[in-house]
Amino acid sequence: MISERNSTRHCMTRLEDKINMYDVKKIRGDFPILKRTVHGKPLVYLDNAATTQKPKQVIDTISDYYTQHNANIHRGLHTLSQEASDMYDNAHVLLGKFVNARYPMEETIFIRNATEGLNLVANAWGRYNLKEGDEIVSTEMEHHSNIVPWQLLKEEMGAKLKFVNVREDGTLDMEDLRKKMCSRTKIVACVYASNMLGTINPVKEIGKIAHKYGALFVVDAAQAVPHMPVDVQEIGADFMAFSGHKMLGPTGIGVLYGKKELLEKMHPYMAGGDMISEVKLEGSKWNILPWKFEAGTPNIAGGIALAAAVEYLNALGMKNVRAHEKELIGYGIETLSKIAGVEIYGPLNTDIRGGVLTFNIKGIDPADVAAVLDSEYGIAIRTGHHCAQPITEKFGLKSTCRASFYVYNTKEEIDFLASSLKKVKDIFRK
Ligand code: 7TS
Repeated sequence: MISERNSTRHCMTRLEDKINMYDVKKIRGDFPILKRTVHGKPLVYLDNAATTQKPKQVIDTISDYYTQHNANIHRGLHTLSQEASDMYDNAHVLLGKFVNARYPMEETIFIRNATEGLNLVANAWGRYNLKEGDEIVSTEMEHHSNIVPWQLLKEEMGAKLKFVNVREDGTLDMEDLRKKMCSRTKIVACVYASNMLGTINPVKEIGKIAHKYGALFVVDAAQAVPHMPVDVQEIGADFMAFSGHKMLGPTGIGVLYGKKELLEKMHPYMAGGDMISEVKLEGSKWNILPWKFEAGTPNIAGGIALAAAVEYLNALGMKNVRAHEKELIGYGIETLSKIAGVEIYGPLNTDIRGGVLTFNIKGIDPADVAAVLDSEYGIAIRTGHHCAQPITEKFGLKSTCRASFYVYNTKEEIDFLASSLKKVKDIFRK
């Protein structure tokens, strides 16, 4: 479980005092963008599964870094380089601790986003460890970033790729998972929380099944780490990828957690500066973890700002974040299901559902719903297949509307979404 065990705790007292009892009003005050208007209406931002807004603590950290500390890291003996290196290194430790990595520094690789993390595993582990006829098991509810890298790997290695069935209620068919496993299964790649259905999968159980067959357990936690306490040791993840921009951090920075013993044995993914300990023209030796997997000048400001985002989340408390979102999704399901013609997708049980509310209004194109919500009411939602086309089509759909919540959203915003949807229905006479 994540607690306030991180080393920065004492620095956060002021922020903790401020937020204390999960005061949404105060939290909203930290997000400058929430004060702006859209088409003359106050912004109601409900597209958090795509990306979240940034608190001033994160924005200020970026500004402070470039104003006070900017330098390249791990190469300069001068003061700025040492300051930047310390800040960037400490960010790794903070992120590792945030997901309870056993070796917070060595097991935390900074990458661009969850997509890059999953591609890293497919390329740097998959291409060196799979043989023809080996099997990869994924699920029907994956984001494209946890499907396409495995399709490429399958083609290259002559492997088989199987997808676990998703039931009508939006949950994973665990019996089907068991049936699809065999002695040739080398990778089980599964989403922790679905960005389309909101389903929170029983990852601990899935990890146990994967390990029973000697397979690696790869977790796409892009929609989980930002929203609930996540513990890589408890769920038994061998690799776990997530994106900073979905958890109050900047774009262009994310994390791949990997078990130290696996990362040590692996080939590098990208090659160049900083990932080597020695280069001769005849060959090279690799740097220690995690730098072996961070070739070239990294996103230094991004890593440091992501640490500021994690400090912010730690101060809120991830249990409180989850409790807040659970209340919002419960309220959202209850409120929208009262509107005639609204169909909601995914599990209705909020114990196994994240803050993702996917729905359609009968007879109205989702793109029309979103356009009217934006232009008339200042409400931002997403429509389309949400980069999860297979599961969208499995439900017989081409596109859906999706309102997704985060730390700063309120029940009042859900009420406003509901009343605006009723007006959208009136406009289209449905
Ligand atoms: N996995 C899941 C479950 C996701 O929801 C996303 C992004 C990704 C992976 C990829 O993250 P990225 O940061 O590498 O792009 N999901 C969405 C979404 O639902 N709307 O926009 C992006």
